[in-house]
Amino acid sequence: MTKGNGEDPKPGSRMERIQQGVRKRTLLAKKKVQSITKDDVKSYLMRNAFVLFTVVAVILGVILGFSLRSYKMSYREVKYFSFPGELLMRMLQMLVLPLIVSSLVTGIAALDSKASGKMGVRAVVYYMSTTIIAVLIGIIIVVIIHPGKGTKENMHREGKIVQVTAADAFLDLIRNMFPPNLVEACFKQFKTNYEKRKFKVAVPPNDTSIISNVSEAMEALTRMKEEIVPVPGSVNGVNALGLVVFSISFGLVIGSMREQGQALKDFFDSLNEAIMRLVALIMWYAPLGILFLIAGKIVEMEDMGVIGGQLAMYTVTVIIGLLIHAVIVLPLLYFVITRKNPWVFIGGLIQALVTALGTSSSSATLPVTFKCLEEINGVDKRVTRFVLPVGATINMDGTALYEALAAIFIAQVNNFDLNFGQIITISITATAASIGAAGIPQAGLVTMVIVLTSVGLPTDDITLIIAVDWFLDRLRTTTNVLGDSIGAGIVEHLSRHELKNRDAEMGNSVIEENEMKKPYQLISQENENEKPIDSETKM
Ligand code: 7O9
Repeated sequence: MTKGNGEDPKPGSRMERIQQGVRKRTLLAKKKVQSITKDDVKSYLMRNAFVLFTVVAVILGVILGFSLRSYKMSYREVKYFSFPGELLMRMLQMLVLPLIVSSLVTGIAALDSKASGKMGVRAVVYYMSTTIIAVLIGIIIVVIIHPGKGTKENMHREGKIVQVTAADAFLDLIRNMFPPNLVEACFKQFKTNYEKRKFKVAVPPNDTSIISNVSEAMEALTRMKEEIVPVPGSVNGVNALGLVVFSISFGLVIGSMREQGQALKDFFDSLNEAIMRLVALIMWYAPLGILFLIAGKIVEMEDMGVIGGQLAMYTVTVIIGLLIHAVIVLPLLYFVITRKNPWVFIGGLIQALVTALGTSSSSATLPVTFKCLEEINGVDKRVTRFVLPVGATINMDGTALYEALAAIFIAQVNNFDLNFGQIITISITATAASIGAAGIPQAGLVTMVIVLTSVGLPTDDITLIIAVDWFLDRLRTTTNVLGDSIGAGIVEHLSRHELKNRDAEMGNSVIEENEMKKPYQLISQENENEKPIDSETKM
């Protein structure tokens, strides 16, 4: 190496020593770059192979589904055919329970209460604002496009609607937040049932004048009144809300216990790590499962013939609304807040989005969402562990948009003019319904019933839109998962200072050790003395 003017420095001079240092560092840096590159290329290919498999699976699923439709399979045959898809659902759901508990407990215990409080506030503000934006988009789009022109008389109807009282659903939601039995909460939700009960009614004295014989007198004395009363009951399904509330409280307590809580922290941290490894295994099977989930659904679906003009327009309206939210609003929000390219971030989420499309359940997709965010997008684990389970439980932008839009569509087919107050009521109930869905037993249609009842629309008309619900459910689930993931990215960006401070404070915390070891494991085996770069550079 030469000096700027082309002359060699004198041997042993200060300049020579500096240049040697520079050379050494350059060599080291090169070595590091090489080792990272080798590793990176490998993992890049692996990741892209996965993404490629997943996308190919969707395309093959659609082709296979449509080509098998002409065979007119029986119900039994369709069920057998979708079996590989059913297996994927079961595998994913198997992981959800330990995953949410361990991630929430460790995610929160890893932060001090002030930092987790701040992060919680940011997450909730994000959830509320995106849900409200989604509802507004739904309302504006359905009012502009007006898919519900004409009458509902010749529209196809499907399914049956159960009537629920909004007050009881709300109380069930609160009850489900506090499960009396944690084991039961893993598979049951509280649900108010209704029972007819007979009550004896006292006979008013002036009525006795009309009693003419003994039997009439007896009957009058014990006159019965029938009344429908709420009685406690339960339905099958994970009480996600109860488990989330418990895990958050548990995490907060463990976090404040310092040394005494360390054993539990380590336990849940290790549990989380183990579950994530199972997720990695399941992801090998995911493309095949998704292929059959999609193909099975396409084979199973009814003929498009039943979908009349209004319902087709309604479907298109929902698709446009969801697209505006998912393709314009959320990426724009991500860009404005973080100043990073949202498409790179979304590109890292493809597997989660496709899984959401295949499973139509954001809770079953949760394991894959974790994997994509942590390993591809490099979002800090303390953020994903906290924000994702809460997001999967209460943040459902697609669902909120859908419910508001559907309610106004039903008003349109009934030629029911909504005033401004009623539109506001729909916005509020649709937002509340999407937040509370996980805590309301047999949500889905039940929340729709609540939204419609709030403005006096006929709940039976939900049967008009059931024919396309399975399809739109997949799209809103994808939007829900995207909303949760972008939320994690945004919350991480907003909380970067707290996270850094915490890193500095707890130089040797368990989470941080794990965090740093993982992505650089192979490199550090080669270069023991190389220190990993701080967590921000991973982005
Ligand atoms: C959609 F966080 C978890 F994993 F624990 C979790 C478990 C269960 C989170 C949520 C739930 C849950 O029960 N969710 C739920 C969601 C229950 C009833 C209705 C819905 C709404 O579902 C969406 C929709 O229909 O629009 C959509 N299918 O995001 O999964």
